[in-house]
Amino acid sequence: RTAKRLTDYTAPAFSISHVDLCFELDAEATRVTSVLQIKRNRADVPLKLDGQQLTLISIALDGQLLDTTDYQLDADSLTVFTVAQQCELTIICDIAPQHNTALEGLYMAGNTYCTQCEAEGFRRISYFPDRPDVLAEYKVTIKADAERYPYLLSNGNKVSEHIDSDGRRVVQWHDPFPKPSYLFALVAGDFDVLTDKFITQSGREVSLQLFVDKGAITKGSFALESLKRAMQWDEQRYGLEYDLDIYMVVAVDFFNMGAMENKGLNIFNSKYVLADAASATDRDYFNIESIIGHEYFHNWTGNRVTCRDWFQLSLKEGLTVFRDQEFSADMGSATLCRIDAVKLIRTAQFAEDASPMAHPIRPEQVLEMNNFYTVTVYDKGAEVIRMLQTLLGRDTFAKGLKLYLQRHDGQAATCDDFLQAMQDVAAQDLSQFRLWYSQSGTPLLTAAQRYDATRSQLILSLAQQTPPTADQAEKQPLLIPVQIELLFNTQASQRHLLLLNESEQQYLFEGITEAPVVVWLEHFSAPVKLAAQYSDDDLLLIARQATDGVARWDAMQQFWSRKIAQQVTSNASEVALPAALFKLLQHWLEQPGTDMAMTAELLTLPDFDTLAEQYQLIPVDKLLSSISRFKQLLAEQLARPLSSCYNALKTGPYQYQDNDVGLRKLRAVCLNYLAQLNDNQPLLHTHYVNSDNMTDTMAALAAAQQSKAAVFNELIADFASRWQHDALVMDKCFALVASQPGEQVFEAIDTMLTHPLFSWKNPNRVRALFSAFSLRNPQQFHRIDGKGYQLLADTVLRLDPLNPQVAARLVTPLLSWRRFDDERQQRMRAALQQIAGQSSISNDLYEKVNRSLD
Ligand code: DPP
Ligand code: ZN
Repeated sequence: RTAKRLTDYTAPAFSISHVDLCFELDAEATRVTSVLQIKRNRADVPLKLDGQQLTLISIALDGQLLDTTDYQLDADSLTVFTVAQQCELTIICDIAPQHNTALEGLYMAGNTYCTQCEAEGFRRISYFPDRPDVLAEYKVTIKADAERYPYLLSNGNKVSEHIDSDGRRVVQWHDPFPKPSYLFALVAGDFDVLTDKFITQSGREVSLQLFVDKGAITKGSFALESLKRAMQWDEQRYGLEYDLDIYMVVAVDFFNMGAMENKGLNIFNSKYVLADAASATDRDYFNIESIIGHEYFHNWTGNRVTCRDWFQLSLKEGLTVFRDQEFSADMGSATLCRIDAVKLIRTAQFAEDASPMAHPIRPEQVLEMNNFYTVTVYDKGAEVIRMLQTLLGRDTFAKGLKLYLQRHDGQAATCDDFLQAMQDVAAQDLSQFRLWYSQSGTPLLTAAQRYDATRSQLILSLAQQTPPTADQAEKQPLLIPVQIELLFNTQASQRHLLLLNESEQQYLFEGITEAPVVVWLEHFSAPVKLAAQYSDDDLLLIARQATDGVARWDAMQQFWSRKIAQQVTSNASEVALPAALFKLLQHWLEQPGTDMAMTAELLTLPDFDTLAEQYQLIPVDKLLSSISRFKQLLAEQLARPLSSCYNALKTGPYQYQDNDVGLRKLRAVCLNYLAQLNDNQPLLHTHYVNSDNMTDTMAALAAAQQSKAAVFNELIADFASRWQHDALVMDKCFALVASQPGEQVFEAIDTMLTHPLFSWKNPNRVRALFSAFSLRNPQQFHRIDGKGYQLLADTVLRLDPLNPQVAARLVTPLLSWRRFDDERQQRMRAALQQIAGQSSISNDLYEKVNRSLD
């Protein structure tokens, strides 16, 4: 198995100007006829097309049928030996969507035909140069039984529709914008359709169409409203307007990822489209708006300007995640959005950097591209874009984006092209900043301060050091924007942006009349770890007084990390908490302020994953026991204010609206603490019974799950029977069952596997059970006897033949075995070896498992 390297890139030997595709849909044998207009770019090379799992029926070159001596066929490609400067190639293949459980290429989601072509799925539909730098204009004809398939959809504009003499519906589509094959899409099925329209800033009318399962129409309106908000936001913020006359979104129940930005025809995991108060949580609503936005924003950053090769994935993903984050921040609580993003970086991304799969946001070596749709490429990629905006300023950044899009419209570009445009508008040398694209790992920032009262001088020092990663031993100093705020006793403050571009640097501030408390890395201005010398009082002061809400939250996180670290190292003796802490927490409970979601975050302890990333060797048991000890202590000490706060918070009927979201969140945090106390069992019942919405219902279930097994069993049984016919809600049930901390979880998971709605072929179901278990149940996943690891290994092996992409995602928590104690190491490694020992594992799994065992 050979990996591809970024440095091996060569421009395509052939280009394709036009593609004419015809699909005769059939579950067992769909006939695909593809007519390609080909132009040679380089002499003396044969025409090599990608193709997998295709049954070739015939090939003709300029109308002449070829015979087997004219071409060569193997498992991954078709090579045609003699091809003129320009020609027309007609290829006929059969494919079997019904048997496509990998959900790449053309497959069936229930009765619906749909496609997923990114990254390399188009080669499972037809022979083609399946690489993002081959852009062509597509015409698509779809034929299917007229009764069963009222809707036959593809990219672009509908050209014609009729019923043929065999009773088949025949629909033709044309997409005027040249695109790479990964943006091709086809959908055939029967749906309920929500329609609307959007008038663009230049006055064009765009027809909006949302296709959902029959009967689900009322659950689609929030997604459609979100789409209109996204379209308007991109015009206002970046002057970017939609370009086709029609924008379609289809929700399907079988999907490997969140959603896909196919030109004019987005395909979504139904989880990120469907919502109503009864079945969706505030978090679901948030995710829908942000993912609808994300896919829409790709129309410019991804589709109009695409990637030259897959190593450049962050060019579109990092940038588009940044754009969707900015959109969400403008639609709701900006502080909360940022806190969410920071949590993700500090858990999954830091963990990835410390794992055998460490890679820069622009990876250099890839065996299976599906393995690089990562939190590093996406979310650290977005952090890199955010730092660029911080360095250049919002306006210059927006100008740079505009220049990049104008310069490369209709092209396949690179990360360097993007940076070049930014550099050109900023007239600023970005060569050191470029290192963020090629260097992996999490820098450690060490910060210190010295105050000289006689001279009224403050000297701040910063040092950076990036530890070696699995993929790179040597690291260089990066350009790191460090935002700070100086807090003075007088309540006055100053804010500054420090640029750190050497290993160590000092910054002198004159005319400072008292020693301030320094808020380092305000708003998480760079994706780094911070080591700063703070006292408890400093941190509590920041939590009270910092201007930036993220900094206030972060101070509490740091406070708890330190207490927990002390508890972890102090053998048996119990670390005390200062009285000032309880006073502050009580104050927040008594006066939760206007941003109650923020207050809820201030009151929440860091989770296991955040804490774990602060240790090279993760002290699993001690972390878990420290978290639960402090949680219990807070519940006991603050019982009264928690209970008054809880009782004072009331909403009207459910609305997804900022103030209510914050209120529900704060109430859920109170409930979670109160559930720790023995006399609060009835509270959980009441909360559950009185809930008129999924957010409150989940709050009751989650609180019970973490504290009262008996109540949890009772409530979850009621929940499961009430929602037994709703797959998306059953996913929540599966996830709750699988993340319960007690050892009955194994039996409970077994029982869920027999639920009528569970299916190994549906990624949402599998993830609901097993990602919840491996990622949100540290107690049982990391059991010292290895039973948790074994369960995951068995699951991964069972899944790999069906869906390698999902199997490879699921295996991730095992890869970091080196970060655990000897006993756990052994058992995790044994689980990995069991996987590696199977004769025919997928490339997806092979790449990850082998990197880990190397
Ligand atoms: N390109 C897709 C997305 O991130 C991945 N499925 O939006
Ligand atoms: Zn994306």
